[in-house]
Amino acid sequence: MSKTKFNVAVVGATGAVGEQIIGLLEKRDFPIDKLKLLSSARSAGSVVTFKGQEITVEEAGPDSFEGIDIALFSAGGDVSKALAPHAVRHGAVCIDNTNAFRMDPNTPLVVPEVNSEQIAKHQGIIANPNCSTIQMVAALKPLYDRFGISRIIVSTYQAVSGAGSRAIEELNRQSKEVLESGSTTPDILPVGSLPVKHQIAFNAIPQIDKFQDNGYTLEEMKMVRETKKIFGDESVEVTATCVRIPVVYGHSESVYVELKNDYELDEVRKLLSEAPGIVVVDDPTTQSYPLATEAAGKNEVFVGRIRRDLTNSKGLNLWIVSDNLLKGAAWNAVQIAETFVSQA
Ligand code: L14
Repeated sequence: MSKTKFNVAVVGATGAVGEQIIGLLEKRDFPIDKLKLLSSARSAGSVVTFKGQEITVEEAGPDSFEGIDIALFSAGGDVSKALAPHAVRHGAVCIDNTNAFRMDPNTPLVVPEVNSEQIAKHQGIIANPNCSTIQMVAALKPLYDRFGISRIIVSTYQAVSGAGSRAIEELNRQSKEVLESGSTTPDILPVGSLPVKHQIAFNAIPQIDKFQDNGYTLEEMKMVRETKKIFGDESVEVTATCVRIPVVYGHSESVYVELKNDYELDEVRKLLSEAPGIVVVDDPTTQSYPLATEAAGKNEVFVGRIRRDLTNSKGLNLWIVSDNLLKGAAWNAVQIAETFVSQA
């Protein structure tokens, strides 16, 4: 593809991630010829301003992709499964934000700081990993390269925006109702399509996505499988507990990592502060550490609370925070697109 400008489609243009993708395409001055905005029938007809031009959102269908070079999907796994093959048939490269193709052996699963070389191997679809996985592997990459990683134990504190705009409204509504009347009726979380709902306001819900037969949730298993695939190393052992908390933007993670080799804390700090896309915020004397409120709206991954395990000299604790809609979704996808066009 010896083009300098590209016809780009955003599928799920009115969703929480789609809106961020459009904002980033504008902010990054992505080399766009034509921008096509697609959605479900429900949101079709709404108007979005892009670089001063009004674009009407159209209903996505199998024939929406004629002439499209790059299609960014974030309208849920079912939409990706149904429409991405049609986009590929029309010659587009799909960057898919859903879980639909991540573990497909023919689909690269990419975090540009970690494995951008995989992009060139695509067969039409490049998968964007799960938000919690992206920020964790981006931060661990320099440590993986220098010391090796044998084991990761991670607990997440995930924002409601990962579950979409309706989950944000749900947290706001519930918070208000609990403060005003002392009670509320849950409607969406933990999983919209399941019958049992739990209150998220003033609560912590240890379920993100559906339960699997092994007792883990799908979100937890995504972190296990995707981490191995992105590092290209099945020997990395991962165990995860994923928890939803009443935060709107920004996932936080307590990450315990067991390195293969001995390390010095100073070198860990230096490697992390020099790594692309990583910002170290770590100073107990000034009570400085990454916070979701500070990470919100930023593309970087923030790392702090860096400290050695008291009994295992190869063990290391980290606190990793990033905006789940940006590095966790829209920014990682646009970054893949930028890397793709620079290689094209
Ligand atoms: O797998 O509800 O891309 O916060 C990540 C966020 C699934 C939903 C994914 C959430 C999504 C999840």
